[in-house]
Amino acid sequence: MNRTIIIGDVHGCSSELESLLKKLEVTKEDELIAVGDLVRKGPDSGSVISWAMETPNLRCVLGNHETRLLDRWVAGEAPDRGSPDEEILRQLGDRYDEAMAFIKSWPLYLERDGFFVVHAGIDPRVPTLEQQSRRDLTTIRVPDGMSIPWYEAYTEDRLAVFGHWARPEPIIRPNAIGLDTGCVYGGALTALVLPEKRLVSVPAAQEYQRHAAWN
Ligand SMILES: [Mn+2]
Repeated sequence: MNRTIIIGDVHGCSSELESLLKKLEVTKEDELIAVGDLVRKGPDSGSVISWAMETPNLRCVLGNHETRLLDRWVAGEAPDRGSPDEEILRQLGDRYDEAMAFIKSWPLYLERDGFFVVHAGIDPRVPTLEQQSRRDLTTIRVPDGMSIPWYEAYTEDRLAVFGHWARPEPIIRPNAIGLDTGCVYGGALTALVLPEKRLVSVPAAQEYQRHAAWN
């Protein structure tokens, strides 16, 4: 049976991504899905985006870091001088506009048999994925007016696979799996292999950015 492999937040960690794909022995028959936030914070967003553009069996959903990059590009604003985004522009060179147009084509969520993939999560009080806001899909942790993480209030059977909330260990619940194990913070890059529901990680080569708290 063909696998679906869902990859957690890469944040420009291109060497860890390469190690993870090698460890998974990925083939063209596998469907790859990235949970978003492929860019920013880490050392080589340009390589990660180039890889995404050149990988036909990959689908990506938008993360909050992509939406911020895109919003500026759509508004015709260049990255601030000396900013990390200017580094992404430099890394992509002539391919920058092509890369932004490619990222603009990514959806906010992807649905498959028995599961869906989203960057941050959903507001469990909103009945359908279609009705979720872009802001919630890309940034939600604790829903407004609630005191628990969204996935603790999510009661549907359909598996939600997400990233965004960096933790030392993946978040594992019967109906929700969080894959952001903070590679860019010196943690690990984690993937979920379906249908077997197996988690595969590679450790970060270094701490690329400080993380305030792993809570
Ligand atoms: Mn994020």
